[in-house]
Amino acid sequence: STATVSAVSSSKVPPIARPLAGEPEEVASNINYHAQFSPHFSPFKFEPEQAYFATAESVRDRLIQQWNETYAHYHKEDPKQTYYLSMEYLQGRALTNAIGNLDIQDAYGKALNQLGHQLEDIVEQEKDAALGNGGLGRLASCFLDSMATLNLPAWGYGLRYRYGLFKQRITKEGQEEIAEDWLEKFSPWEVVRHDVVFPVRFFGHVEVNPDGSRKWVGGDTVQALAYDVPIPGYKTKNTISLRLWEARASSDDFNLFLFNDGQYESASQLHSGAQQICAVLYPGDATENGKLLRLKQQFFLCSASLQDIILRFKERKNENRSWKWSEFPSKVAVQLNDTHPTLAIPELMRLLMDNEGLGWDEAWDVTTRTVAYTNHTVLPEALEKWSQSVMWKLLPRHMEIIEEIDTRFITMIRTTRTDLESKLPSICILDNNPQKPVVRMANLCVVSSHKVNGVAQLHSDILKAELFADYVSIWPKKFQNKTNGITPRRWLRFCSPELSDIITKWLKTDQWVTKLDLLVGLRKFAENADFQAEWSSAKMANKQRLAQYILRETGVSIDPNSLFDIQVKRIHEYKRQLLNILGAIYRYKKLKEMSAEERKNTTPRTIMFGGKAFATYTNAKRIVKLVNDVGAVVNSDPEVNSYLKVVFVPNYNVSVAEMLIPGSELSQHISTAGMEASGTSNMKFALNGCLIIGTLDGANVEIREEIGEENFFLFGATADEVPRLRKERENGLFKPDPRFEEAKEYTRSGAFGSYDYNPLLDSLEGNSGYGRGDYFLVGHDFPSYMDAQERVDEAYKDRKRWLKMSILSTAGSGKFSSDRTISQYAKEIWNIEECRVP
Ligand code: 4GP
Repeated sequence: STATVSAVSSSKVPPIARPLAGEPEEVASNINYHAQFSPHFSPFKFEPEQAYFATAESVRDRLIQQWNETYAHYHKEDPKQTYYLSMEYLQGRALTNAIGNLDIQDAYGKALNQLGHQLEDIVEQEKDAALGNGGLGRLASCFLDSMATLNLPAWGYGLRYRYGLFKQRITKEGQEEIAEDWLEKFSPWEVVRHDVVFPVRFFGHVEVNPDGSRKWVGGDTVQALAYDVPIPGYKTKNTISLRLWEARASSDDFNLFLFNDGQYESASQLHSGAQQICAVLYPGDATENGKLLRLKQQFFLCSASLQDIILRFKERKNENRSWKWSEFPSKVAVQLNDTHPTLAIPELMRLLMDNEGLGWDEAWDVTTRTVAYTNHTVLPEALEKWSQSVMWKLLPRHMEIIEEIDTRFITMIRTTRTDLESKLPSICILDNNPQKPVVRMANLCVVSSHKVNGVAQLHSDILKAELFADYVSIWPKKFQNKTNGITPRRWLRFCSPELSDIITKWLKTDQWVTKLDLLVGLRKFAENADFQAEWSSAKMANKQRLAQYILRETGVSIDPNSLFDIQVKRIHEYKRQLLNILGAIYRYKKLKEMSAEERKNTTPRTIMFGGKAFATYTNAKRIVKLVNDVGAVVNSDPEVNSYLKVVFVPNYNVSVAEMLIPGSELSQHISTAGMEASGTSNMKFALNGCLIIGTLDGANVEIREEIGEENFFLFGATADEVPRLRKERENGLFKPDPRFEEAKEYTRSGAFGSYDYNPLLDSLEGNSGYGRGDYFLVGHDFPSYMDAQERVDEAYKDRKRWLKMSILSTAGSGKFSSDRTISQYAKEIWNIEECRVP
C-alpha cells in the first residue's frame, strides 16, 4: 500500500494518461478494448456475457483511479478513519450501482447500443456477490455506500468466501441448497493486492520471555491476502474500499518430497487447510470441526484487519513526526458488526502488548477507546458463546488476555459495585459452568467497547432494560441507539427509475437522492389527481415487470391488477411466515366457500414469499414446503385462482429484492413483538410506496410514527405484553380464535397434499410432543392479523385512498436513509469527519 501511495502522489512520477472515456464513442472503444485484451475470454465473441465483463472492466478502471486518488488523499490528510469489521456483506450486483453512482448511465447506455447491446440486458449477466446471510450483511453494504457518498474516511473489512450463501432451488421436496459459485468465472470488481499480505497464526503455545513479556509461537500460520473491492460514492470522487481477505498457504507449505512420493493429499494438506477458511460463509457448526472452522474464520478476519490497520497507522505517523500509541484512538475507530468480530479485542491487546511492547493499562486504554460494538439481535441462540477448551487450543494467548479482562472486571465490581456482586455470574465474561465452560462474546464486547448500540429505538430500549441492564448501571453513557437505514441509491433511485423520475419532476430537484428528508415535500401532492395518476402508472409498470419475472422464474402467471402482497426475508419462526401462510390458507378456504357472485366483491391478491431457510433449520424448511404446496393447489384451482395466487420466489437475494420491492403494494413485517431488532426491508418497501401490515416491532414502530398511523396496518401483541401472554399460554389460559383452528385443521386435513404438516402445526399447540406452546404467539395474533387484512382489502378498493397512503409512505421515509444512520455513527460513536477528495 505504501508503493501505491507514493506512485500516485509523488511529483516525480508523470501522471497517468486518463484512460477514462467520456463520450459514448470513446466508451464504446474502451469496452471494445477490454473485450479484445481481456485475458479471460477469446476475443472473437461478444455475446452478452463478454459484453458484461468488458463493460465492468471499463467501469472498474474509473473506480480504481478514483480509489487511488481517495487513498492518496486520505494518506496525505491523515484523518481519523473508521474500519467496519463484518463477517457478512450482501453487495448484490455492482455494475448498475457503479454506473449510477458515477453518473455515467447515458454514455454507457449509448456505447453499448453502438456495440449492439442493451445496458439493461448486460447488467443482468452479473452474479450477485452474496457474501452474507441476512439483514446484518445487507446493512453493512448499505453503510459502505453511505460512507463513500458522505466522503467519510471509512473502510470495510470482510472475508472473500469462495462460495457465498447457498443457492436455493425449490423441488417437490421443498428447499434444496446448492453451492453458489459466484467466482465461477471471475469477479471484475476485485483487485488483488499481492503486496498486502499478513501472517495469521492458529494453535501453538505461549512463551514467557525472561523479562516477563509473553509471546505466542508455534502452531500453523496461514497468509491473509487482500482483495479490494472499490466502493464508489454517489456523484463524488470519494471511492472507498471493501477489503476482503483470502486465506493462502505459503509456497513453503507445499511438500514437494511427499508429492513426488505419490502422497498427493499429504503433500498439499496445508494448502487445503488454508482454503477451508474462506470456503463458505457460516459452515455448519453442529460438529466440533465446524465450530473450530467458524472460530478460525472470525480470528482470521480480525487478525489480518488489525495488522493492516496498525501498519497503516504507523506508516501515516512515521511520515509526519514522532508519535505515541495513545494517539491511536484519535486516528482509528473499529466498529464490530455484531459479536462475530469480537476477537478483534484480544487481538488488538495482543498486538499492542506482545508486538509493540505496551503495558496492560496502556493497551487497554487504547483498545477500549478504539472499539465499539453493534448488537443486531436479542435471540438467545444468536448470542455467541465459544467453548473455552476450543479457544484455549486455537488461541491460547487470546484466552490469557480474555481471562485477564474478566478478572479485572470482576475485581472492579467487587471493589466499586458490591451491589452488583450477585449479578457477576451472568455479567462476567467467562461462564465457568463445569459442564460447559464458555466465553460469552457479547459480554466481552460490552466490557471492552466504548460504545454499544442497538439498531432501532425499541431494540435499543430492550437491550438497556433487559439483556445489558446491569452494564447500563455501571456505564450509563456507553449505550446508544442507531436506527438502521438503507441506501436510497440502490433501493429507489436505481431499482425504480420510473418512480424516481416522477419524484424528481414533482419535487423539482433530484437532491432527495442524498437528502432523503426532502421526500416530505411529496406530502402536499398526496391527493393531487395528476400526481396520483403518474404515481399509479409507475407502480403499474413495476408490477408488470415483476409479473414477467415471476412467470419466467416460476411459470406462474400473476395478474398485475391484483394486490401484490410480499413477504421476503430469512425464513424464521419469529418472523412468522407461518402466520402469513395460515392467513392465506384461511382466505383460500373462505373463497372456496363463497358463491361466484360473492367472490367478485373480494380484493384479488397475489401473495408472494421469498427467503432462504438455514440448511439445518427443520421447521423453517417445513414452512418453505408448506408455502409451495399451498401455491400448487391454489394457483391451479380454476374456481378461485383469479382471486388468489400464492407464489414462492426462489433464491431470494439482493437482485431479486430489487425486482420485487418496486412492484410491491403491501408488505408483511409481522414478527412477534420484541424479536425483530429492526428490519430493513420494511424501510425499502415503505420508501417504494408500499404499505406495511405489521406488528409494533423493530423499526416498524418508527416507520409508523414517520408515515402516520393511518397509513400503517397494525395488529398484534406489543412487546411488553408478550411475556404475560406466553405465561398464560403455558398455563392453559389461551382460547384460540375459531379462524385459527379452522386454518390449521384444513391444512392437517391434507388439502395441500400428503406431506405430514403435523409436526410444524404442533409447534403452535401445547407443550407436549412437538408442541412448543406457540412460543412465537401465532395463535394469539392470528385474529387481529386477519382483521387487519380485512382493512387492507377494504382500503385497496378505494383507489384514491390507497394511492394517497402509498405516496405518504414514500414521503415519510426520509429518516430511513443510511446516510442519516452513518452521519450519526460518525458524530456520536466514531468521531470522524468528512474528507472530500478535491
Ligand atoms: C438482523 C436483524 O434480525 C434485523 O432485525 C436487523 O434489521 C438487521 O440485523 C440489521 O441490523 N440480524 C442478523 C443477524 O442478520 O444475523 O443477527
